[in-house]
Amino acid sequence: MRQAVFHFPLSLILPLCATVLACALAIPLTAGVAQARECAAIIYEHANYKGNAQCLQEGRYNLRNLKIGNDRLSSVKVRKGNRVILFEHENFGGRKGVLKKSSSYVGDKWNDITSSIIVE
Ligand SMILES: [Ca+2]
Repeated sequence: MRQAVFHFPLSLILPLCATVLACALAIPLTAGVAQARECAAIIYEHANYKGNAQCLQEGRYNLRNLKIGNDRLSSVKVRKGNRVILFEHENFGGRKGVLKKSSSYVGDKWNDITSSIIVE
């Protein structure tokens, strides 16, 4: 008995694979862009936007709300039109520094000292 063999033409497989691959790549990329747009600011544990990160909306973030931890912040992305105010201590105390744009390194003066943040 001859077995029926289903021949799927190669000319159909290649565009199909390309489409699936394109979608598989596009979904996480689109999600990433959408997420970045939703953040008024993103704070990072290390310089050059590396290490643990946290997406912040406009608002007040006291020590317990900082997921990257106390005295950890080293770089910040600031969305155009927003600004980020860093505080040395919790409860928005101590030295205060204003960032009007992204900073791949907040500088020796501000590295690893932030304990609370306001995003405006
Ligand atoms: Ca501190």
